[in-house]
Amino acid sequence: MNYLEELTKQESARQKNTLNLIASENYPSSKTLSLLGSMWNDKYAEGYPGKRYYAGNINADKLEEFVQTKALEAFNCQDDYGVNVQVLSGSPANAMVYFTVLEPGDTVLSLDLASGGHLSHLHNTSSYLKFFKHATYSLRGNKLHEAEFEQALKEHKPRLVVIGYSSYPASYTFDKLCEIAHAYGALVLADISHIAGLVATGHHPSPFAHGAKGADFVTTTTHKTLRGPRSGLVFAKEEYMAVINKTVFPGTSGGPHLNQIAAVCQSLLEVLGQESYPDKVSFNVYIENVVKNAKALEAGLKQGGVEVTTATSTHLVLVKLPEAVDSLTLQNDLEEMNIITNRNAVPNDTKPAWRPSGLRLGSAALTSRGMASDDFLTFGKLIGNYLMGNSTKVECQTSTSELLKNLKWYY
Ligand code: DSN
Repeated sequence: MNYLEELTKQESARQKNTLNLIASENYPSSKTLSLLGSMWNDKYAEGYPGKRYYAGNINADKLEEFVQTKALEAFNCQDDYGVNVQVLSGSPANAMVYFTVLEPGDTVLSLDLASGGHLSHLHNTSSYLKFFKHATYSLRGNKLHEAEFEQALKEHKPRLVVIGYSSYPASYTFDKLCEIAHAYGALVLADISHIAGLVATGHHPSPFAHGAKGADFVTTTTHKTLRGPRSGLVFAKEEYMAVINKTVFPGTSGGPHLNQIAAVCQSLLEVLGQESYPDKVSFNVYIENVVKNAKALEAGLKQGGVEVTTATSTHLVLVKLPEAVDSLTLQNDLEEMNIITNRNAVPNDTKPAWRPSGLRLGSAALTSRGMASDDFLTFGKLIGNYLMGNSTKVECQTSTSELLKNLKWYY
């Protein structure tokens, strides 16, 4: 076995033998993974279906059109939106919306980073700040309120508002927020990367709506709760599709990665119930379990004495650590016990980004591996007890080994 093969084997073993609570990770089906390594990898297809620059795209055209249809079907938005399936991930998807609708110097309004916004929403280290300006709205009492949102719109007069978050555990209704943004003349980008699976199954309000309502643009990654390969989708109201397509190619897209696009297709077929995940649990039931399991995890954490920022109604739980707990040390300690998490800022965090005051947890990956609610509750309690200094690493490790024994591994 060469070094690369050895590393790959080790990574596979690491994934199999750890309890993954990273809220943005998941385990796609083997069929999805195998399409990433399929012959689709070999073909260049610059352009769009029916208008390619190279020959040999007869199948690529059919593939891209098929995926577009399935993406629109998965979010039930075929009457009002189109979709571009060529973006490589979430950050380029957002960038393509910025470069489509903004002029240099225009302002983007998004939720502040510590409250759950994402770096690609033009936060202070974004390289796009060379071109565009940025302003933020904030939470009140750790919750999103229309009043603060509206006040920020009034004050900053943005051209574009981003709704959609990376570490906000509660759900939010897009319709009223979109209505407010439109009333102030702003366009809306809904970034549903984290909650896409919940939106597709009706477990979270949808940003897609008829006519002038809803988000003008919707971006998502495909590998979080949607359980597909690493990729991205950009949806836009029909009137913006031609201009979005022009921005994407030639923009971040030269030759689209057809292997990724084919793999996205497989996962969308699984979302739609036209293909099944290896455990044969329907996608709808899977997401129902994801939401239930996040609540159980949160309940366990609380029983262990831990505080959360906002009650979860999604796949995500955000723990507010006691002042004396260093998040980086905790993250490393948990990793030693085969528990994989990420330290994260919390609203109004005063600690530095490298050692913030929170720990972000998610239920999507372990639900794919078949972890049930009572085990999530036990797991939450176990983490809580350790974090509060009420159990030792050795005690914790014994329990994690027990939890791991029951999990499925498909690869
Ligand atoms: N890294 C992803 C997340 O954790 O939310 C998105 O960038």
